[in-house]
Amino acid sequence: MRPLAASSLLLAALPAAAQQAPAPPAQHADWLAKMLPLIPRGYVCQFAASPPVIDGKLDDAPWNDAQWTDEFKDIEGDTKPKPRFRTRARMLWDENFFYIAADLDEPHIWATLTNHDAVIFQDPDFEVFIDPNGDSHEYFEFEMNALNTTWDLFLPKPYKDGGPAMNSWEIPGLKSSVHIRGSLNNPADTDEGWSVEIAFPWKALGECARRPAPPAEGDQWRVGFSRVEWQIEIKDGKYVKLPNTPENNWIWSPQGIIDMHRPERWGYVQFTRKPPGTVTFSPDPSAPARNRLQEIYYAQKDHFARHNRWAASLKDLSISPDATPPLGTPVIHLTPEGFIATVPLTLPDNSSRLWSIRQDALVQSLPNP
Ligand SMILES: [Ca+2]
Ligand SMILES: [Ca+2]
Ligand SMILES: [Ca+2]
Ligand SMILES: [Ca+2]
Repeated sequence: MRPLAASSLLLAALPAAAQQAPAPPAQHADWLAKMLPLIPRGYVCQFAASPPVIDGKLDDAPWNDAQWTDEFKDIEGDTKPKPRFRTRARMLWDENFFYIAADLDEPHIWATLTNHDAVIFQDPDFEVFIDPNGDSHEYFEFEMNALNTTWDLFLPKPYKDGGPAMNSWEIPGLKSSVHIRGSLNNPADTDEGWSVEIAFPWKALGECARRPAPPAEGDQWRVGFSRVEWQIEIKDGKYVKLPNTPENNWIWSPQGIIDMHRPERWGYVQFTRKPPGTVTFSPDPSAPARNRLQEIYYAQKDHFARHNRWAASLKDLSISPDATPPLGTPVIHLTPEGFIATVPLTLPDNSSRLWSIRQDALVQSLPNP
C-alpha cells in the first residue's frame, strides 16, 4: 500500500502551469461522509489446538476452528465496484504465534520481486497491518507476494502525521509460505488462486505493543488486511501492467478512502482461549469517544491547512459541543506541540474515563483526574 506522499511527489514533478489551485481541505468532510459510516469489522480469534504447518496450504485441522472473515471489499467500501476476485482471511493464535491465513482467487498468478524489504505492492500482494494497543501510533506493516518475498516495516506514526517507514525493522522468527493453485508467471493457463500462511511471533509483535503479547483473554488488537491487485495484459507470453492504471486495494475492513494508514478504521481482533463458537465479538466500548476525537482531529487538520494554526475551541472548528451519553462535551487545549482534545466517556458500569487525541493522531485514555 503506497503512502499518500507518493501523489504529492507526482504533483511536484508537474510543470507549474499544469498544477491546479489546491482544493479546499476536506479531511473533516471525508471523515464524516466516507470513513465514520464504515463500522470497523470484528473477529474472534480462537486459540489453536495445535500449531498449523506453515506451508501455505490451509488444510490443517486447527484452521477448521477459525471462521473465514467476510469477503474483502474495495478499500473505499460499497460505493466502489465489488472486487473482481474473492479474498478471505482466517486467524488463530497460541502461546508463541499469531497465525494469519488468506485465500486469494486469481486467474493469473504472477510475482517478480525477490529481494526482502523491496516495495512488494508493486507486485500483487497480501498485506497485514497490526496496531496492538489501538493508539494509531507504533504499528507494523507486512507485505508478501506470490514468491513469498516479504517486506516488514514499523511505523512510529502514520505518514499523514509525519511518520517515517522504518524498513530496518525485522520480525525474527517469522514464518511465511505460499501455496499456488495453478502456475506462477505462466500466462498460458488459467489459475485458481494462491493462499498464504503467516506466523508472527508474539516476541516481535510485543516489542512496541505496550500491552501483553501474547494477549490476555478478551484483548482486542487492531488489524488490517489488504490485497493489492494490478490490471494486466499478456504481451509476448508475459504479464504486463496496464499503463496509467492505478492498483486496486481490496481489504477486510473498508477504510472509506484510499489510505491504509488510518489505523482508526482497521478491524478489531478479539483473542480468546475458550472453545470455538462459545465467544462472540464485543464491540469496543470506547468507539464513541474515538470517533468523536477523530472528528475533532480531522477538523483541526483542515483548520491548520487554512490558517497555519490549530483552533483553540470547538466553536472555531464549527463543531457542536453536543454531549449525548455516553460522551461528555469535548475540550481542546493548545500545547507547545499543537493541541490535545479530550472527551469524557462513561462506560456501562458507570465508570468514566477521559479519552484524548493529539495533533499527530495519537489516541490515549488518560488517567482519571
Ligand atoms: Ca498449512
Ligand atoms: Ca500502537
Ligand atoms: Ca524490514
Ligand atoms: Ca498461470
